[in-house]
Amino acid sequence: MSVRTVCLGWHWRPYRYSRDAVDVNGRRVLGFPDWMVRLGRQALTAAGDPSAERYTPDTALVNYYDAGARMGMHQDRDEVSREPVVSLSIGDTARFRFGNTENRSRPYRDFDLESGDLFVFGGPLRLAYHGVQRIHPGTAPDDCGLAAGRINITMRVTGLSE
Ligand SMILES: O=C(O)CCC(=O)C(=O)O
Repeated sequence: MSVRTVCLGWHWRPYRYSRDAVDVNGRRVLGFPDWMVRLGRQALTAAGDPSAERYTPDTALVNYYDAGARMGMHQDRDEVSREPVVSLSIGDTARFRFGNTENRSRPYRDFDLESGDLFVFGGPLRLAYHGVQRIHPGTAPDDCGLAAGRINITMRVTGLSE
């Protein structure tokens, strides 16, 4: 089973963003919520980014992973802007691979992203290859709002205007 994705703010499909979900139902995507902007700023503040208060993500990819889902190594490079990506994990723990900016191979680092974890990649690592190797089923905390599986939300700045 592969990852299932919905978008907020802008709709993403490979290589481009649009306001309408042209390859799904043609409808305009839902707006980007203010609480997510605030969360993005908090994440950057915690990561020590001096421009955290100006960070204004305008799109989010919301991915659902079931127990067998994975995501191959890739770069997030369809945004015009190179402002940081903030990733929020909810539910089952994921084995996440964070690599280098040149290719999908070593050097990379594997670590677990647990429910509630925020992960920021910006600066020289903004274009680092990354992916999800596996989901650890049954590890979601009881109070996370998700009975099974994992949701990951990546907030980004598209750098696009209407
Ligand atoms: O699920 C994750 O932790 C990563 C998601 C991701 O790489 C993406 O949406 O581009």
